[in-house]
Amino acid sequence: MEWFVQTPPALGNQFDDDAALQALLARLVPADVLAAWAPELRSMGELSGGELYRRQLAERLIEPVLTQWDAWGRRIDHVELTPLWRDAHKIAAEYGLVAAGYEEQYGEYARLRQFALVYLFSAASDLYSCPLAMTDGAARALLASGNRRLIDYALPPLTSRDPARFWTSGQWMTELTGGSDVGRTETQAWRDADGRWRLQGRKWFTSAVSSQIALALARPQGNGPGGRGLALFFVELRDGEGWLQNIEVLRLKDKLGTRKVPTAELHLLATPAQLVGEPAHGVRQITPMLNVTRLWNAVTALSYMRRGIALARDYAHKREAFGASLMDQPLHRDTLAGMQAELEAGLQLVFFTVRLTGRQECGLADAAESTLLRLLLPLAKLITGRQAVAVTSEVLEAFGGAGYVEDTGLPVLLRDAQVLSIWEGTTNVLALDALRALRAQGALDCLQAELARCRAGLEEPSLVGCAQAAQTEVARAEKWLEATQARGRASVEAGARRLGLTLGRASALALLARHAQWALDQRGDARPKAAALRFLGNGIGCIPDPEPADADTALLARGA
Ligand code: MFK
Repeated sequence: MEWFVQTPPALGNQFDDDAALQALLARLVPADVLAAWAPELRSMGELSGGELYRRQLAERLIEPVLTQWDAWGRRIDHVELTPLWRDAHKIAAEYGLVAAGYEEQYGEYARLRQFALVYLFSAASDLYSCPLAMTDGAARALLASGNRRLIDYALPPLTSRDPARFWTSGQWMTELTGGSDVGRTETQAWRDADGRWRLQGRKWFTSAVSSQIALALARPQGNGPGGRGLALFFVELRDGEGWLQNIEVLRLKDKLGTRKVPTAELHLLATPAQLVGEPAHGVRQITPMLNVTRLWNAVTALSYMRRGIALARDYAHKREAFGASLMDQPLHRDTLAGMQAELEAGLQLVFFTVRLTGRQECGLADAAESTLLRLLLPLAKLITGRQAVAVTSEVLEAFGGAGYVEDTGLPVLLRDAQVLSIWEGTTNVLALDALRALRAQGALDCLQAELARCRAGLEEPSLVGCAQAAQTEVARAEKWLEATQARGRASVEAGARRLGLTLGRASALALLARHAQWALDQRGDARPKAAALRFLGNGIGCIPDPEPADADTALLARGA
């Protein structure tokens, strides 16, 4: 007897198969520029859905291994990376996954090219995008510091396309005292007898100890408390012979996901370091790095959603139940469409933010664009982190029991995605950062003006309805903010997550509506319109009306 065997899901070329990405780039990038990029995007799409995907499945159980001592008693703290990670370094350098963002040839479009590649690569790379994000962030923070000596020394390898020269960077902030409240950092910094800075402390969560350099926060002796008392340091991890310089790797973290990322706990033992800028205001100095890594986080969230949906959609054609393929089952189709709409809305918001970043870095952004970027960046990170967790969870469910079984390679999607709403600032920290951005003069006005521009270009009535819904939600959010400010800072902070989600989702909807009108006009393509309407149906506003009074106190009372 022949037993039934299920055909597994497969991935095709992840660029060719992604109509949403192609339409987005066609709208944002001049045709001749896009034509020049097409071969590398297609090649990355092939790698992502082909060789890298096959290797992710085949090497599923291989994890990085820390060896602290050699056979003869020498402390070596060697971290053996996974094979895919070793090869990812070469791929990342050759495709210019960091470099492309710094090459002047494509001016304001450079970041779009880079992040289109990152979107295709990230979920296929076992999160090698983590060290790349920090590398990009370190390059940006060094440039912002104006430290010419360090820029001349480190920028070329950080932005190199030569695998042998390419460096990656770590970002050493988190300590036992806090991953969010970085101002409580305990690591001390002082000058030794030769005038060289040295760092002493324990870094609790340092992703990718495989990097050549790191940017680290530490408190120069005599400085006061908080983020202002910290300074930013440049650390070279290894000496000329490749040994870690006064750094001990205590252990690799036993994490829920991102298990291919060798996240380490480190002891800094008078580790030599160089001061990046002034010996204070370290938090302020590292924020360019945080903002870049948050953008990578948002693009990676899209990448995970896309990967999961691509697998679920392919599987829906292959899996039969109750006499029809899943793709022909109305409820399953509805579930998949809801996920696809989330992805397409996120794509518009994130790549609009990428575009603003490119314009700002080229000096083309006006003051309003810069203010808008400062607000949209935490919003983009915040909503896509939530979306990625929800969508990958739904993806697993779309496979039924198979989605819960490890050797399908599916559960790892959810475990990895869960980190995206945690590292680089949790949802709540990002919501508070959005409040910080809203305190800037006219930030909400800039957002409303952009939404009005989206609305002004629309003709299709259902899209006008989408943009109006987005504007209505932002107007409600503004009213809530004004009313709540009168009740004090604690009340505003309590609602910051709902405010951030509302502003983020409303922005994504308006931007998607604008894109959908373009797709109708230029291509006769009604798909993005369907995505906008479905995203609206998924829900935009998160601010309750009226707000229940004192609900938190009642719900959180001891013994309640
Ligand atoms: C594949 C995906 C890639 C992901 C890579 C993952 C690598 C993971 C490695 C990690 O390191 S994970 C750890 C990540 N940790 C965080 O993201 C920290 C989260 N906490 C925050 O972001 C807090 O908001 C913050 C530490 C910034 C609060 O610290 P403070 O000292 O209370 O900040 P304060 O006083 O509000 O701000 C200090 C200055 O920075 C102010 O400027 P001034 O000094 O001029 O007044 C702020 O305006 C400015 N600032 C803060 N956040 C900013 C910013 N400026 C620009 N952009 C921002 N986002």
